[in-house]
Amino acid sequence: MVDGPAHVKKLTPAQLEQLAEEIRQELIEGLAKGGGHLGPNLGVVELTLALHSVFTTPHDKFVWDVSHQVYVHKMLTGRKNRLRTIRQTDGLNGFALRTESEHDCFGAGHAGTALSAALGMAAARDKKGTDENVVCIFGDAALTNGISFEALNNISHTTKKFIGILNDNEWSIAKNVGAISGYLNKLITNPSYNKLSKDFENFIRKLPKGGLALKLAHMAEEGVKGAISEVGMRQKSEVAFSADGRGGYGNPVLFEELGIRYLGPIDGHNLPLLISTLEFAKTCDHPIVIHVLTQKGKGFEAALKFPEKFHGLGSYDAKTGETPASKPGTPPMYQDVMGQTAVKLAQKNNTIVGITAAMPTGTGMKHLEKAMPDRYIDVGIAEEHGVIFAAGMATMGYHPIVAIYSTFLQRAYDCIHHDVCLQDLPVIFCMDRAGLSANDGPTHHGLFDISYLRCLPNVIAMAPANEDELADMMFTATHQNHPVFIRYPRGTAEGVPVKDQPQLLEIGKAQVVQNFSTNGKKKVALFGLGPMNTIARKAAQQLETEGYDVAVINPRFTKPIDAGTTEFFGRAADLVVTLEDHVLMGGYGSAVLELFSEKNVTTQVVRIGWPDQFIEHATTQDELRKKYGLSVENTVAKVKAQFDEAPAKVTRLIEVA
Ligand SMILES: Cc1ncc(C[n+]2csc(CCOP(=O)(O)OP(=O)(O)O)c2C)c(N)n1
Repeated sequence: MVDGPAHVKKLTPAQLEQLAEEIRQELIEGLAKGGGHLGPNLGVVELTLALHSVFTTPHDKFVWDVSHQVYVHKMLTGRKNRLRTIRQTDGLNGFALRTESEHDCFGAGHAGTALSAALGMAAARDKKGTDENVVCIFGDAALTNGISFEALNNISHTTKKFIGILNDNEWSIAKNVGAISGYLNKLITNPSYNKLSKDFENFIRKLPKGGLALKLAHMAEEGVKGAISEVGMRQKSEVAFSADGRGGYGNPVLFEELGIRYLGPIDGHNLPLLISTLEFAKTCDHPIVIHVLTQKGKGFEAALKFPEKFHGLGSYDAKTGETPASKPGTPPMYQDVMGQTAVKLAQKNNTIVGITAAMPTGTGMKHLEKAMPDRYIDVGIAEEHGVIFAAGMATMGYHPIVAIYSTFLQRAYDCIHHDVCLQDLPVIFCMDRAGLSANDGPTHHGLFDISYLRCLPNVIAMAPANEDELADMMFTATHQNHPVFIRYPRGTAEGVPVKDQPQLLEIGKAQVVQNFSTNGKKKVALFGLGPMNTIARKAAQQLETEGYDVAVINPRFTKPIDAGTTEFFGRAADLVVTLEDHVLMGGYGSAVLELFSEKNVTTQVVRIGWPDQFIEHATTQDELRKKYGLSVENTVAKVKAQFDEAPAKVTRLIEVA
């Protein structure tokens, strides 16, 4: 296999085809143990090879949307020997990462950012007067995202040199949704348009290499474009091609209307064609989008059959694609409890609807989609729209449940503030992946939501300690006339039975899991929020054996916090410990400190949570928790250290993990 992009350029067409096969094989075998984004990467093997044949990174810039499809790019830029470490501790990151390689010019993990970033680079290049090519590779689902359109709106009057590659495989994680995906499908299936594309393809393929050839190609492109306009005009009265993105008829190609030349659709697995088309694009003095058709999972039968499953997965059998069955007795996933509870609640309350932003399986909303399709809405990768859309529904008497991962909800912050909270609308937010998304890494860790929500008026924010409490919290949320946010972690829940009928919780009331036994020993109050309650309970057991009198509180609410219970234990204890799966800055522990400051409670507080830095990726959550001290051992050690080291009378010590 090749060891760098320069090597790719030296390969003959036959060798490139062979390399494509070798790369596919290595992807299928190499990811089988640790998992990863197999399907998207199998789909871009030829495209990535063509890009590295025509352009030269790091001088030229490849900006990948989401960047979950950069594995092949990583393999071609000196990282092939580390492919099998991807998403594992100390291994390659699963996304483009500037600190990992000079060939990764822009990091990502959230969708819809590539066009803006690439346009920024192109504008900077134009200002500097340098000659880098900027190539932006974005998926069809990226076009369901508002930012992509904000960038498209800016391209033609910002730069003359911009190459966009629309990697269209018709899939988001699930099947792509909305009018844009329908529109792209019309572009693909329109026979007249396809013929013009073929004409251009045939022409460009027949050309010998060289400057004259490219000149001719440009002339041919002009000809094709003229014909496209005619097609548009001719089709004025035809329904089949009427939705042109302008709500009317006319030139049917949306990109052209935005001042960007559109070329395609072309076969994204045809290497020679991709290479000559990119060679051509390189010489264009106008922005251009090349519409490339690829197959997610190409070359692996199981991945072709189940594109959603193979978008991103854990270990699988490299021959059959089979994934290991979960062990009997494994607790359910939080996401499934959320989805099943949404169904239960919607069956009894017809004001409830479920909204997902392109994540029906990841959030568990697929349960509602299946059971009550008319009460389920997928808005596409459009978190901002999804939140404001929910706000609109709430003004009409609905109780929308918006299920969005904590990290992706960050994008909709202004919508939460301006549209939901300011108007005090009863939208219910189910924030999955609140905490670590270990193997995804910093783009996906949901560690900031308590801070960013706690400062907003009207917010009710909760964190369940187990799956049964999640159901109770969702049920409770449907009885509120305010915005409600529920954060819970990725993965399997605690294994607590979920009641048939969820129960109403008192807003702002914590649960005392165990009180002091008042046995004359040093009193430690452990406030373990959400999944950290389990750690608090285990730490309590150990501390008791070491001679402490320990109370354990399940705070349940991060806003409003239970002032009475918190103050009571604050005064009763010799030491308070807060534990949260969240950054310390502005989190739950901060809320406790604020309360103690107001109430003049001077008991020492040790806060355990994530430090003020972005946390790297790792194979498991436990590894990172251990490393950063969100563990039973560290909790016990911190408590003991406080008593060993504390002076006779301490006012308050803010201690971080
Ligand atoms: C803001 C945001 N919302 C949701 C996601 C989850 N997500 C990751 S990839 C993906 C689908 C991307 O589809 P597309 O851009 O068409 O690329 P493909 O995987 O099909 O190649 C989604 C929804 C995300 N990364 N960012």
